[in-house]
Amino acid sequence: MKAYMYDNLPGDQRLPHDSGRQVTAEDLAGLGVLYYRFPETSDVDALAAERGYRNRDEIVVSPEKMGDVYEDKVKMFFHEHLHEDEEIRYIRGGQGYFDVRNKGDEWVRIQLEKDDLIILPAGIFHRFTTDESNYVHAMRLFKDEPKWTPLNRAPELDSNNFRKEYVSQYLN
Ligand code: KMT
Ligand code: NI
Repeated sequence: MKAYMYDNLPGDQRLPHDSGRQVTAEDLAGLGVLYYRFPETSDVDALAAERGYRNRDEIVVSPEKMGDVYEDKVKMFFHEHLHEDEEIRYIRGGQGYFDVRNKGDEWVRIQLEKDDLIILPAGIFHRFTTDESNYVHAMRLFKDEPKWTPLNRAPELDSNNFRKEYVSQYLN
């Protein structure tokens, strides 16, 4: 895991966009974003049990796996959104970037690789992209039914209860 401020320069979303300003795991925790390095699947099992995550699936995001829809999917994942539940991703192979908004509403880019697990809290604005390798293999953890409906950023989300809870807990 490596985290840094996104440079906001034009160019493909899959480029590093590293401004050179580092962000620490502690900074991420201050936004409610938790990071773990889990070399063993049993570490993931323990975390899942502890948090009541009984279900999981795996997704490969790559042109080989997705064919023609790959570019559309990658653009979709990169739309700024939130969820009304945690988003937990465990990287099994390849790399990818999660971008999250910080307290100043700036993008923080989190580079994840194999064995990295991330928990994004409900209500945080974020987006995802593959990198230049165009390959990531991830495990997605969920409680009962997957609740992955993205709510795209819009002014009316200010009155969403999950957003309000996130803002009051982390951004004030
Ligand atoms: C998401 O919710 O953005 C994804 O599942 C992206 C692929 S998993 C790294
Ligand atoms: Ni998401």
